[in-house]
Amino acid sequence: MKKPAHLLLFTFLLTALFSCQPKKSEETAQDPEDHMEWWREARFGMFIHWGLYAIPAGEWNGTTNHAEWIRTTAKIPLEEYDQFLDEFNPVKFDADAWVKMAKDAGMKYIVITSKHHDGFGLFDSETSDYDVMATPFKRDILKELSEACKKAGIKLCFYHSIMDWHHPDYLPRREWEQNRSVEGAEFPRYVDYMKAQLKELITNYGELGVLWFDGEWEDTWTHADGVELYDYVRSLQPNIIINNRVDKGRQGMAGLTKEGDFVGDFGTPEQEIPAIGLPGVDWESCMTMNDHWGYNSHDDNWKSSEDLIRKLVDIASKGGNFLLNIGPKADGTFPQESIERLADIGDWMDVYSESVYGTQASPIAEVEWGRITQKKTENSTRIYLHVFDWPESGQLELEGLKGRLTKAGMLTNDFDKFRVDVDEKNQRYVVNLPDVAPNTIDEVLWLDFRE
Ligand code: H79
Repeated sequence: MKKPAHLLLFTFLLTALFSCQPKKSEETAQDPEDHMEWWREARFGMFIHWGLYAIPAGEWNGTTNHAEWIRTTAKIPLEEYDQFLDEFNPVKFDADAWVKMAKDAGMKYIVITSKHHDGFGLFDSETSDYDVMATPFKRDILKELSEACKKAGIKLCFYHSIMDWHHPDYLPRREWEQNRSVEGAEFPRYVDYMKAQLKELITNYGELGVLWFDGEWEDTWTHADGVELYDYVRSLQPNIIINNRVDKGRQGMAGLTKEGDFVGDFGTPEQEIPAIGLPGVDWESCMTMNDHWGYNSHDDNWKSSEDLIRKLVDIASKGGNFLLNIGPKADGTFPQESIERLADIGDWMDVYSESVYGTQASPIAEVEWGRITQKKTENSTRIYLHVFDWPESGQLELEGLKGRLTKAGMLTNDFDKFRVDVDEKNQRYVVNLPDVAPNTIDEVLWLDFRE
């Protein structure tokens, strides 16, 4: 069929593409005024859930569905749980090796449990005897990680639970705990203890990226407490980022912050990806690779590497960050399945990371063949087309992209050309693809538009 006169034909040769490689995201200018800037640029981080609960590895009296919640889900009396202190000796722990695995996967920050709900600290705290110094290991894990992160240029961040099943002043007790008296317990004293721990964490481990609170939902924790704690933490490190679980504003597991006067710098969807992003709202989906956060030796329901890579891209296409969890074993190593998935993600990121770092949500509605991210420079916008399902027609049809198309390319160099048919007047573009996808998980093409 004859093409209408306004339908121009653009052919882009690979040689031309090399001369217009995009600026690497690390080089893009950062606004020092905005404390969220590095976090938005990063898009991808590692969550680490590690503590005494790695020792039972999810199993208690024949039941195997536990993890970091084991003291509560298996109803373990405190004195019995505390015996894990004598067993915690992760002799294979190597902070540099952990940080390298995160970095090689393309992650820019690590959020590790300084203290989970069980109350056990992975660091040397003056305020408590319930920490790593009371174990045979006697090494400040967070100190070693902070040094490894500093060397590698990774931002270190702490997950710190507000709920605490160990401290005598924390209230309420679990409803099944018959023997732990509440007599003399004073919640404000617990809050002082938590603040003293946070001061140690913010003072002794170099500049932190994020404080990631959790366990804020019990009635003893109030909106006023949240606002106070937010201000306190920011007073200790003004540019620190704090999640919305410091306050009472999160909407269930969907995690975005309710309308109202709530503090917190970003929303925290847990084990889910919001159907659509929210323009102007920062959020981060945290997710496990299998079905548990802490190590569970029985859980083999691992997500595939393909699934994880596409989740990262899906989240970026909606304007969020991805915080992907590892539950290390009691010996200090990552589960082999996690190591393999991190390596696969890293292989993909080696080629395609610029379509993730520093990108924003897609400017157009979801497309059936994949996802779209975009990156804005001064007067142009680069649109990244993430092709999950290589179309049988060989064509991607795009509508509603604004501006004038000036350049196009592919992030692999396996193919020497593709073609974009442009109907600029109607803002309609047809990308004619090579026959075979260079990468079947997610091949990425880009289109540059000038205003
Ligand atoms: O650390 C991991 C889990 O141990 C922790 N968050 C991740 C990052 C976690 N704690 N609790 N849960 C997960 C599930 C708790 C869900 C509920 Fe609620 C708490 C249901 C009711 C109270 C919070 C408030 C979520 C919905 C309403």
